[in-house]
Amino acid sequence: MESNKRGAFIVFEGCDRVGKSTQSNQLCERLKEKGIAAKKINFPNRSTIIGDVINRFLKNTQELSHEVIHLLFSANRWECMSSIQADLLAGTTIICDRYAYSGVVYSVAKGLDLDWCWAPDLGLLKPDAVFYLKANPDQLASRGSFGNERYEKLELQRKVSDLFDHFNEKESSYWHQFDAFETEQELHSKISTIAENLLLQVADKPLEKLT
Ligand code: 2DT
Ligand code: MG
Repeated sequence: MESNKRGAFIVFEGCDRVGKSTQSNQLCERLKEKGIAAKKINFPNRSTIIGDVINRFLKNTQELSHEVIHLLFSANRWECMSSIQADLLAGTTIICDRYAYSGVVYSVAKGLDLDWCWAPDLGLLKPDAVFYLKANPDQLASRGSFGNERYEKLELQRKVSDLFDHFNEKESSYWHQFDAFETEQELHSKISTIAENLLLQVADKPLEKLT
């Protein structure tokens, strides 16, 4: 019998170095081990032409105005939307490391207007859940020094962290906050439990859009 259950759209958000990549990869592997179709993606997707420009910007070899890079980050999501939608409708769960929330948060932290920043992402697919790994950026400094990418600076990360908190409060119906300083295993276990329940809850629900 053909199943028309859709996959879940799960996003990980948080400051740099909170463990998003580790946790999103582990969740994806766990689902696959259980025989659930799952795919891990991340934004920015540096493999596209737009992604290549973003990569050069982040590596400080390309200067772009706040507005231009903001719109490119959004366009980088739009260019992936049809393939994400096709996967979800075919029953594949998408685990996504960063999304439109990072888009807004980093640009607002640099001084752009929040409503202006949100506008280009309106109409993108809405995640079924956002897993927010929260940590105080000053404490994160204990994990060693930042890398060399453009946004890996403590002052900016403090603003980014406050803005993620703002989203977490405003979007509490589908955001789940976790303490990034719990052990990897504790986090993985909590996250998987929520994710596995979510898969059942959304399987028959239509996809929604960001508003
Ligand atoms: P990674 O370290 O996760 O590769 O991200 N960023 C990301 C934005 O400023 N806007 C966006 O829309 C997205 C998705 C966050 C690289 C940096 O890019 C920032 C960190
Ligand atoms: Mg990074």
